[in-house]
Amino acid sequence: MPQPTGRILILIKPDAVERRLTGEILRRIEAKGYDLTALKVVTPTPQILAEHYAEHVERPFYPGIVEYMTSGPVVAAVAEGHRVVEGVRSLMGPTDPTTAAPGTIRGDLGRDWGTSAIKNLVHGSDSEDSAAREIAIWFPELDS
Ligand code: RTP
Ligand code: MG
Repeated sequence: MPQPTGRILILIKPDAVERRLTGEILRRIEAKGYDLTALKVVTPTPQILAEHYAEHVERPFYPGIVEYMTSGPVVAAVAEGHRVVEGVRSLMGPTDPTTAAPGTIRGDLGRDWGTSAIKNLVHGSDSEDSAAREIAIWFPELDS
């Protein structure tokens, strides 16, 4: 019987790409058993970020997010698998790498020493609804 499956949009952020952590982060996601079903390198524009981070556009740290996320290319990916949103959020650890537990991507690899936006290597959609919305933004060429 086929397993129920979910999808998540992952962004490997500019600090991670610059530090050549793309392979390590994708390795951890695959090692937990998820399938990568879409993958590309893209340099975010302010326009795509305003869509992606619509909930944060009015926040005081938003200009810092734009500066951070336009500082270089990101790797955008779609991963699929059983309860993948919960699983990848757990793999990532909490927003601030300073307090993220060892064993998580942000806890093991994060190097955020007090910049204007929290540099935390990776983004993962926080719900199935967010995943559908974000996949449409970053992969408009996909059907669903
Ligand atoms: P993400 O959306 O990137 O997966 O991360 P998240 O859910 O853990 O964090 P969220 O609250 O959605 O914030 C989005 C991103 O904005 C940056 N941020 N900086 N300076 C600050 O106080 C601050 N707060 C958030 C981080 O890069 C965060 O991932
Ligand atoms: Mg978020």
